[in-house]
Parts: sequence; C-alpha cells; structure tokens
Amino acid sequence: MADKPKTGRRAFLKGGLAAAGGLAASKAAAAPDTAITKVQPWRKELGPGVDESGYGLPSPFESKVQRRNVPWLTVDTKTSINFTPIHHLDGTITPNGLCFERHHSGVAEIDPAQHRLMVNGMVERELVFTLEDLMRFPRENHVYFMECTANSGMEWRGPQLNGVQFTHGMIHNVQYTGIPLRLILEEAGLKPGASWLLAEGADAAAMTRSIPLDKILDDCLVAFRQNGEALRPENGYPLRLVVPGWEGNMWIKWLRRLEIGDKPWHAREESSKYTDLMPDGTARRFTWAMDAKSVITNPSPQAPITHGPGPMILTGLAWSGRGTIPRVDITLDGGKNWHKARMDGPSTPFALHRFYYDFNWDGGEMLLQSRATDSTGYVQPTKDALRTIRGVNSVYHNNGIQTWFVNELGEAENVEIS
Ligand SMILES: Nc1nc2c(c(=O)[nH]1)N[C@H]1C(S)=C(S)[C@@H](COP(=O)(O)O)O[C@H]1N2
Ligand SMILES: [Mo]
Repeated sequence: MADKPKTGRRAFLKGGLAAAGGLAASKAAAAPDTAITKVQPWRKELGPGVDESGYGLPSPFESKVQRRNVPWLTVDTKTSINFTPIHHLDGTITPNGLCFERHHSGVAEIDPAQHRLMVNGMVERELVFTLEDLMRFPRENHVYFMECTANSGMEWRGPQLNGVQFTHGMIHNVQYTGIPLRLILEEAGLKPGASWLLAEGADAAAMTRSIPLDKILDDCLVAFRQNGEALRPENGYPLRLVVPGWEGNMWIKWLRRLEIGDKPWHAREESSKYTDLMPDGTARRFTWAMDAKSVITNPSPQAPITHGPGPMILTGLAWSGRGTIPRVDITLDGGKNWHKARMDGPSTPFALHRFYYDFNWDGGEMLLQSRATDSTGYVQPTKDALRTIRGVNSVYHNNGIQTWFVNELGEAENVEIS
C-alpha cells in the first residue's frame, strides 16, 4: 500500500483509521500494548537451527489451514474426497499439500520403477515407456486450474454447504511440468482415421475417459511434476494426464495406458457419470470445458469479517476453461450496483485469476456476489438462469453466481436471492 501513494490508498487508510481511531488511542492510553513494549522470548534467545526434518512445514500457528471433507457426502468420504481451503489462500498457486483430492478407489501407491506408460490401438508402433524413457522427451511448464466436474454440485437445488471450501473447493491451480502428448504420439505414429484417445489410470478404479485427439494434440500433457516437485501420490504420482480447461474427471491420475481409436469408448465415467441430466430426462454428454466461474473467498462463511467498519479487502478467484478472465464485477447489495474488481497477478489461459475489491465497509448488512466475464465475452450466469435451462437434476457444471449474506457482525452465510 505505502509504496503506491498515487492510488490515494494512503489517504483512504488514514481516514479509515481516524474513524476508528478513538478506540485505538484510548486503548493505548489505558494499557500499553505488550506486543510492542515487552521484549518477546524470540528476541532474547538463539532460535532453533535449520529444519531437521529435511522437508519443511508451515508455522504451527497456521495449523487451521487444512484440507477438509464433508462427512455425510459419500459413504466412503474419508477415502474419496476432500476440499482445498481456498479461503485460507491468496495469490493463485495452490500449495501441493492443500490440493483437493478426489479418488474413486483410494490412492494408488506406485513404485515408479514398476510403473510403465503403454500406447496401443491405432498406432504404427505399440510402445511401452519407463519413466526414464519419458525423461528424454522435451518438456514444458504451464500453470493450469483443475476443477472437479462436480464442484458446487451440491448447490443445484439451493444453498446447502456453509463454507466456500465446500461449495467451491474442488479446484486447484499448480504449475505442471510435463511432456506434450503430441510428442509421445508422434513416436508411436498415428494410423489414418485415428481421432480419439482413451486414457487409463493404474488405480483399482482403472479410471478411463475418451478424449478427442484434436484436444490431445493441441495442449494435453503427461505431467510428472507439480509446483516443481514430483506429483504427490494423491495427485497421480508418478504420471498424470493434464487436459487444460476441461473437467477434472478427464485428468487421469496414475496414468498407465493411452489407446488410440476412431470413436469414443463410452466408459462409465462418460455415460452413467459426468453427463448432465436435463429436465426432460435426457442426458447431455461430452460437456468437457469448464465454463467461466468466480467466487468471493473472503469474506465468506468460514472467513467472517473480524474488524469494524472502514477499509476492507474483499477477494476471490475466477477462472474459465475457454481462456482468461479479463473482468470480474462485484456487488455488495445483491445486484443493484456493480463495481469493477481489480484483477491482480498473472493472467494466463486455463489458470486461476485473483481479484480484489478494496472498499470502505459501512458496517451494514451486505449481499455479496462476484460475476466473471471470460476472454470469449461469456458472462457467468445466475443460478436461476442455469436452472431455467438445466433444471434441478444436475450435479455437474454448476458455474452459477454465488451469494454470501453478511450481517453487521461480519458473519457470512450461504444464501440465494430469488
Ligand atoms: N485414475 C484416476 N484418475 C482420476 C480420478 C480417479 O479416481 N482415478 N479422479 C478424477 C476426478 S473425478 C477428479 S476431480 C480429479 C481429482 O484430481 P486431484 O485428486 O488431483 O484433485 O482426478 C480425476 N482423475
Ligand atoms: Mo471429479
């Protein structure tokens, strides 16, 4: 703030503190603040040495920052799902240990020496690669979000989960290091008529998805690192498919086989699951790209406002499976007035974007919403607009606008405006 006096932010802060200043001044007069007047223990003694574990952890004072699950969500919720604490994070990168997890048969604990990637089907040469073989292909680095197709899926019929971690936390955004799949397929040689790829995981679910070859050859990766280090076991160690902008279910973890064909396979995860049940009873399939979406992470039910009226920072995340997010608008009054949020940090296709709205809270109730516009011009719809077309039987692809009601105490609640 102080290094940007041009914005007028300093004057604004001063004004705000002066408004609440009576309080601060009288407190100082009554009892000195020991955090400034006393010599703290960590100033008197030599601290502990360098990290002995060899792999560092966050400060113990940050222990509340945790992936969490919703106990009633699935019968086997402990082995199958948890959520990223997006209300505890800032910037755009998700730390590896906080990336949400979704497993259909638990984590495959793979010995990399015993892992192979096989390419078969409509290819000139069927191939099997060791990890060492793969390390000799040229690699690339890209930051991408991955959103579970069912993120916000529990909110179709109305507000249900009282926390942004649970309504929007099936998303993470990391830097992948991986091999363009195009290069691996060039090595195998595609036969004429090849147009689809089946990706298969090595977990007990043997998860399989059909993906059009156009997408595969365009930008898909076989990734082996996230944020510089090896993939975590829960995120697909040692290999995972990266399908930029498309639904999380297609990002096959523990990747072991790529089959080339000329039509989709209609696997379980693209027929009975991950299709969109419409009001007339038919199911929409192959809705792969994740539509533009945004959410205010702070304040939110798990992150209430803890200060009085005056300057405050509202922040959140926005993303689109079709490009970047040039614009997010914010309303404090349930949509009567909209304000342009300040986009901050990198803006690259298929990655999370961070927005801020810095304003002066009057201490009154608010109905907060954010609305994303992506680089194609598409505007995030209201939940009612989505329901008009899709009905209420859906689980997947809910990108509707989220509303938080904030009371005078700063507490927030998941609500909808009708
Ligand atoms: N092999 C395999 N791949 C998988 C899954 C799985 O259970 N097995 N789950 C899918 C689903 S539904 C999602 S949302 C993402 C979750 O990835 P994450 O655990 O890294 O967040 O992986 C996808 N890939
Ligand atoms: Mo998912």
